[in-house]
Amino acid sequence: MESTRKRLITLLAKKKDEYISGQKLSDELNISRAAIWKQMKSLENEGYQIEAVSRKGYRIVRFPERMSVNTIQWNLKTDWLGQNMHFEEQVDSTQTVAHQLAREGAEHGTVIVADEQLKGRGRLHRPWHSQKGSGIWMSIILRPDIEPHRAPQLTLASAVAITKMLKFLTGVQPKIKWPNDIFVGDRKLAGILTEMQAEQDLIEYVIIGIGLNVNLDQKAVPDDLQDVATSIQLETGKAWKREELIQELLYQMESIYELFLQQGFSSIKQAWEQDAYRLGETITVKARRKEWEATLIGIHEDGALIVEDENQSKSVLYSAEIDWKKGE
Ligand code: BT5
Repeated sequence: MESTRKRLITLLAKKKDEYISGQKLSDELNISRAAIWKQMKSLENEGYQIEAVSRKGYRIVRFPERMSVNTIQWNLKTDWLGQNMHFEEQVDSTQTVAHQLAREGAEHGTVIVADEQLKGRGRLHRPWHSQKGSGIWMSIILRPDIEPHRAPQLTLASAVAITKMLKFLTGVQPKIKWPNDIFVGDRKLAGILTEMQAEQDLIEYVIIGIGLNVNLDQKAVPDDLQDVATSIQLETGKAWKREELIQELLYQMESIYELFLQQGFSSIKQAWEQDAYRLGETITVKARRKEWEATLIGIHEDGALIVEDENQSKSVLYSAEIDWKKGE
């Protein structure tokens, strides 16, 4: 059973600029008006700023600094994505939590956010550095009615959502490196890890993991990532409120996901290519135990990578790593 305090915050946090009357709160929570007032005082002691206006009621003006489901959902404009949300101060990996919740039947659109990950991971079990309070470490549970071979397209769709959010809110100029990285200049700002549970032709669930460096300063970047990683703070010279970024990211994700389901991946291809990294340039491709130089042509209607070698022979690749020489 949720505590009265938690239910009170949830009620107050539902709509950003709307007041909720004392009477309504007292009816919903089944406590007296005096008890409501006492609860408000205790919230204020914890760092909430609450405005009380006669004949209108109460509203939260400011949340405490600490992130929580309430602070993230406060101004969340989505219809379904993130309306069911879990927040953890510290986890091994939000992916692991998401798998567990999905197996237990968590609904489509459930979002898990953590302040810190002890064992954040990338593809092929590579580590993902997820320091406390410094980034968005988030997993999204989706239950799309698509064929399993299309799941990687969701990685590309998520990359487009991330770039849209970044351009819209932060002014950072992100580039998408196929298939799952967001770069600024030659440094990685974000990575996406898409995992799936499927049986034959049926997807049970997909988990989209997003790691995005927000308030990491140069000192906080670990030694092995000094030349590799960047953060929004490093790019813009100021700290950012993670909640605002998550709210916009989920909003963008929801609309791109709906477009993807209704019109297919081809509707997202153009947005993807618009921000693609190194399009038309020479890159190194590593695939099928081979490594070769090629020109990055773009992506296929189904999201596969298209490269062209020096003999003008094109390859369509579903699984590969691309790279380029430093300084080029
Ligand atoms: C990725 O893998 O880029 C996917 C990362 C997904 C992380 C999210 S966080 C929420 C959710 N929970 C998880 O446990 N994971 C997901 P990959 O393409 O394999 O890149 C991994 C490589 O990125 C590492 O080998 C490092 O070189 C580099 N790296 C590690 N941490 C980084 C960071 N914070 N910023 C930039 N680069 C990093």
